[in-house]
Amino acid sequence: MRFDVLTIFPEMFEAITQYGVTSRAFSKEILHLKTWNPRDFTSDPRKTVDDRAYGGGPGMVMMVGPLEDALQAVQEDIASSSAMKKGPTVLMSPQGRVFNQDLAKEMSQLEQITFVCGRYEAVDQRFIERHVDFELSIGDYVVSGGELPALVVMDSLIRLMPNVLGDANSAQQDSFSDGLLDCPHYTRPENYKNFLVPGVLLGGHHGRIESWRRNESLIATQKSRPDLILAARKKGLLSLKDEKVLQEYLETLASGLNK
Ligand code: 9WO
Repeated sequence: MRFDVLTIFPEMFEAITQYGVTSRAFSKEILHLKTWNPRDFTSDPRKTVDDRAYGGGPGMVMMVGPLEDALQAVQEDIASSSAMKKGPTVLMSPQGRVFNQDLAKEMSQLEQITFVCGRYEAVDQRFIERHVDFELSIGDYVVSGGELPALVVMDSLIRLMPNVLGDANSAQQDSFSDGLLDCPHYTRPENYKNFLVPGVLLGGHHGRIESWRRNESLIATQKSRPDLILAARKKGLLSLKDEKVLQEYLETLASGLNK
């Protein structure tokens, strides 16, 4: 897989290339990331990439020219350096489709993705219309630029790549694929200031442990994200036993309220 990133802050991408588990995919060379700075595609001495908005108002707009020339360099680099087929050009923007684990799975199948990271107040609409295949949001809030959102998306795609992160991760991936929240976790000591580890986890009975974890996930999800329970049910991911656990939980809730 290959990521190309249009950004005026290329050093920010060291967050995934230099740190933690994601850096391993790069050192193994099963993943490549190349940054392209629109400033390198300017011809004025000040390397200008932004200008005032037509129509007035506060804030600067990213110019179409340097972005388009940077993107053309990406296309030429891909065409000349490999047999790879160029993937979509994605603009990080709060107007986009909201990223989630299902979209992560789809996007992780792509060979190449070009992320466009805007700065200032906006990106010239003509760049979007001419070159952007889709816009992608990581949630309904505004940040100072597209770099951090692009890093979030790339990190989640890297975690889905085979042979990147090992067994522990694929197990976690599998449990998240039901779209439920995680169960609680504990490590040593068994007794911390009289706060104890649940006994079932100390018993070594794998069947009981798995069923405790599933039930804790279901109840935690019902409590804080009931929308995810509905989605899991709609996808046919809840067993009859799961439904029984949830029903029992909702009944104990109701009986508490009716007391
Ligand atoms: C900002 C904005 C605010 C209100 C309505 C629409 C908007 N679009 C943008 C936008 O695309 N901004 C560019 C990228 C330039 C300014 C900083 N940028 C940005 C991207 N801020 N926040 C994001 C973003 C990206 C993905 N998910 C959440 C937020």
